[in-house]
Amino acid sequence: MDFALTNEQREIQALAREFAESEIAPHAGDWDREHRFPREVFAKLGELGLMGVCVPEELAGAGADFVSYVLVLEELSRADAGVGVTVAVHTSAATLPIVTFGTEEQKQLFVPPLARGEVLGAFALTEPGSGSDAGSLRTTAVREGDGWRISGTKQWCTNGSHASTFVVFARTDPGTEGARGVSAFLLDADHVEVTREEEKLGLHSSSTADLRLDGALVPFDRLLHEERKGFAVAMATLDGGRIGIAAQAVGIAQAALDTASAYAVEREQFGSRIADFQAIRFKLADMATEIAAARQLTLRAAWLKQAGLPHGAEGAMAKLFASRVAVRTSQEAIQVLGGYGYTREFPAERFYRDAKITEIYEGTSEIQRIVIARQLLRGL
Ligand code: COS
Repeated sequence: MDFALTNEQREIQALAREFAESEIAPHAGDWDREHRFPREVFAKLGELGLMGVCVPEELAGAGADFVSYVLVLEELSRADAGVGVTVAVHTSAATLPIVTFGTEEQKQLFVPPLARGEVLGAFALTEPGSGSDAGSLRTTAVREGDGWRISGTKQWCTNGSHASTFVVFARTDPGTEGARGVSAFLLDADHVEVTREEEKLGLHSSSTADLRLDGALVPFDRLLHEERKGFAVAMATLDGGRIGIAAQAVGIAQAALDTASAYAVEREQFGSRIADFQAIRFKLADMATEIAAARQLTLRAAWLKQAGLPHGAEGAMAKLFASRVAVRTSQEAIQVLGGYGYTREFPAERFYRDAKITEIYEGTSEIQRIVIARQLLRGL
């Protein structure tokens, strides 16, 4: 067993950290307050190869492994979790399913502009009436002439207002209830109408939109993978995507610990640094220990995925644990900062608001437990 990162993984991690510290972190507070989507950042990330870290070089990606990608997500999220989720959804949820399930023509057409960061990708699964029960979705795709006519509404689509390529799930077999009648499609921005930009508790530098598909007509070659195999595409995509969200959670938690530690060595009360009080030291030690555990679970799941081994339950464990750690750590960071932690003067409250969503999106913590328990009890 070797826990060391390879030279390439360390170099990519350093590149992402340097960019995040110089180009993202100094602005994250303003973007949060102004609810600003920093579109220009993703073009720069594209130039550095960080919008397609684990996409093969022949499709214009950086050709690095999934572990490197997860390291990048942690660094970006440590600076700004909204930037982190934008890159995570763009890569794991929009680009990788095309790399994995697309035809050669689909890969050549859609992946290079995504991998270079020239355009953004989005993933449209959730609907107003279909969240955790993803298989109950009601958007329809009906054969018509040379293609499919797609109608329905999608909700909470990350990157929805800025994406050019959408992986959309629709029911092609209205006679079949549940997951079996679902297929996946590749749509362009002009097939999709953005009906609302969501107002959220946190992640204010990311975009979350509601969409309407108003009878969009797409040719047959926009079907991704086989007809009625869309649910498997969605689930396999989420298996990998959840590892990315775990990395995002680790990044938020690390940022919270960094802020708490820096404050604890500056702030003096009762004649000494509060970092010298055991009450504070123990908090910092617990935070650091939990983050290390969350990071190892995340890297293990990423390594399994890279090795082509089963990683669904391991990714779910990583997300379940890391998201809890992000919430707990950011809460404790506020406590270390006391009254200052509750103000906008320090970023601890932003970390706390950003952390909460990691327990909800790409499958709630309850769904992660379902995935883990199913694997645990399989065959018993
Ligand atoms: N990889 C590939 N295929 C999978 C899979 C996976 N990880 N998980 C399930 N499938 C396949 C199953 O094999 C089954 O196929 P067959 O009917 O051919 O056997 C099909 O998908 C249906 O699976 P299942 O019966 O397990 O589906 P359920 O409706 O019980 O749903 C959960 C399972 C709850 C795990 C799923 O709906 C889920 O993940 N929900 C959360 C959705 C989510 O994360 N939403 C957030 C969106 S991003 S904001």
